[in-house]
Amino acid sequence: MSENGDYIAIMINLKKPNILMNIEQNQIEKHNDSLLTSHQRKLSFLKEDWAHVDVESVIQKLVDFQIAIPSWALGTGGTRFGRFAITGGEPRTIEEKIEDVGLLHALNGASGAISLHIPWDIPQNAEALKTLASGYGLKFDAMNSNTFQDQKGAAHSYKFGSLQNVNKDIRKQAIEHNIEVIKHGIALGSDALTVWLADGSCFPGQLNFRKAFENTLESLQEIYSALPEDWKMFVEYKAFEPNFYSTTVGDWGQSLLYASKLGKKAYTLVDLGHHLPNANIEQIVALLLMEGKLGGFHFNDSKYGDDDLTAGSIKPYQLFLIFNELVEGMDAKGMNHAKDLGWMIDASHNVKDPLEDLLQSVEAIMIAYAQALLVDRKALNEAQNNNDVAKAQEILQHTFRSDLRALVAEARLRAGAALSPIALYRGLEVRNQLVNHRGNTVATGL
Ligand code: LRH
Ligand code: MN
Repeated sequence: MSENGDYIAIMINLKKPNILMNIEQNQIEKHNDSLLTSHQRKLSFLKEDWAHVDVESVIQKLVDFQIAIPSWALGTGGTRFGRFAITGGEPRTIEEKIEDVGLLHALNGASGAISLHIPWDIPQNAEALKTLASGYGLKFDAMNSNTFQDQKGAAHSYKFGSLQNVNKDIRKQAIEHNIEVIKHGIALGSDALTVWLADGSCFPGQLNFRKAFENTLESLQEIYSALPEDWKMFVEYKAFEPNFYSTTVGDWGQSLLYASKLGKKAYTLVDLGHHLPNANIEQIVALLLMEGKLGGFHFNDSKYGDDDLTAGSIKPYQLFLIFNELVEGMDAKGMNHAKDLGWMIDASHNVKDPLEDLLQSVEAIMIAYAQALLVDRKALNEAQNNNDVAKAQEILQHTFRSDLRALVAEARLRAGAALSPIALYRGLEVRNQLVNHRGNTVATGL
């Protein structure tokens, strides 16, 4: 029982038999009631400031916008120097990972999908998992294969790469794994496969770059041919780590080359942390979108390398500029913002409660999207056509510097979620309840 005597429902929930842990609607309403007056005041000011814009359509777009949560980011991650578990209550099974994403979705109404990583999350009973997930209003997002770790009992090692490997049998093992992952995804109702390859080299001379590319392409083509008609393949690029001299899918150009040669179901995937320092990611996004080869995102933030920090925690202006290009580019192609690209977080939590960290990432992404939706595009195009550089910056920064949090909160309210997700998460002492229920557990995954 939390301080204010509230329970989060832990016992078997008769209304939702498969649901073990849930935040009840009446708890959310009680929370919202306590914040409603100040929220409505902020929202009315905002509507006044933006009376020249169709704020209602912006709020509806925010309600429709769903961000998938990675199953491997629900526990405390670590680095090679150490892993410092939080107080416990971390999910041990896929079922508990679905529960955790269900809790996030109940709190913010914007985390309506979970993305599984195989073999960290091999589904034993896909139908039961689909029922459990739909009970929380969740669907299964892109599936992730893993040929960057050797599995116990595996015939071959990926030490020198998987799809690039000079040894055909090792490439075959990796191809079969990806096809296995597609089968799991089909059973769960997913419709996309994300392939991130750690493949590359650590020293000059170690690898023939052309052969590595050709082996990787040939292998991806075999995986591509196993995709159902309505599926997508996301080719995720990364500049370095765990290889530190070359990476075989090392940047957006290489990923675009693979995706273009593979076919219309193949796209590039942009993980914000996978770029060399100071890369202009918003320009990369604009061009991939223009080419119709942008598949989706792994949102996070970083100061140095693939730090996998909370989205918007280090470079919020960059996140806004990326969404500015996304809204401009998607509208130019008449794309559906919520459905036509893959929106996902990929982060790792070393010092924060994973669920609080994920709530903060979703909030930062929703705010960046709201800001991009409110950019005065007509005025911006005019300023660009007049080479009025100062005016163009004024237009962008006016929106970036506007406090749009009440818009994002209103979208949550209309989705039946909490006005202040972290306040309710703490108010209900959800972490303590999870610890009471699960014990000092540590999650599987990264
Ligand atoms: C690689 C990566 C990839 C995942 C892994 C967990 O750095 O971003 O998307 O498979 O993290
Ligand atoms: Mn990633």
